[in-house]
Amino acid sequence: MIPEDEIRTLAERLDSAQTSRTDTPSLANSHTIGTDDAYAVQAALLERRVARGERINGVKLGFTSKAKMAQMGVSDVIVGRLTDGMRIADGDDVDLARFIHPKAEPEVAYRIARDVDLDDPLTDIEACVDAVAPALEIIDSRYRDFRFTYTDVVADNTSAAGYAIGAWRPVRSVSNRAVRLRTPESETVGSTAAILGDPVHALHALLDMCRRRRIPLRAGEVVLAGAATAAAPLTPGVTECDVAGLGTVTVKGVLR
Ligand code: OOG
Ligand code: MG
Repeated sequence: MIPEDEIRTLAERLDSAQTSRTDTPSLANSHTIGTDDAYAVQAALLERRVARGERINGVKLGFTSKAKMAQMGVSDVIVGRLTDGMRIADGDDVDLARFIHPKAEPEVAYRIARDVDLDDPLTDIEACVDAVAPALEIIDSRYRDFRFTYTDVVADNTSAAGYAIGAWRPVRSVSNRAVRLRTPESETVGSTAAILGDPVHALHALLDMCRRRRIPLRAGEVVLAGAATAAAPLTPGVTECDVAGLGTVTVKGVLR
């Protein structure tokens, strides 16, 4: 394990990359970081955000689809945290100057209705969620050119930068739904089947990751199940995610 003070230094480096919107080189250039170290950096990074007044209000999975794994050259699921500072209301403007090189991902979100007992082997994670919605995630790697190793991206809170959620509906199956990501420049079509075969499988993967990483899952929190397609650059204008039978969510990129 990397010593605690070095964990804090790396967290500070990623945190200031985000707050100053300046990219930083891969941590792997200068450090040998294991997965436990990377999650420790992520936790220290979140502590800094919370100390500034942000509140953790959700979790996200990454690399739950082959398209994303192929796009980024990694091959295992990752987990990160969402805060209220990242939330964008459906349809709202989002100031692109907040980011370094933002991209949009079409996702499915679940809402956690009751605190999840990570230590009970019988916990039924599907019974802990009560609503499902279309979602857009904005990712903004703090690394130069969006290039990173597996441990880099874990340390960087899985590139989390923003998210918008469409109208919640009572939870139901969303397997095999067409998913469309439309930006002013591109349109990408995929399926919820790309998310571990079915987004509900992402809930099980999440429980497993949260048990291993001791990440609490609390009532009211949001879960992003992971992108159904590769990410597209977030540019000025309207970006939309549509999930067939579930609805649409949009954000409007603006340059202030
Ligand atoms: C990491 C985040 C991946 C997803 O939905 O797969 C992710 C990245 O690609 O920068 O959020
Ligand atoms: Mg994502």
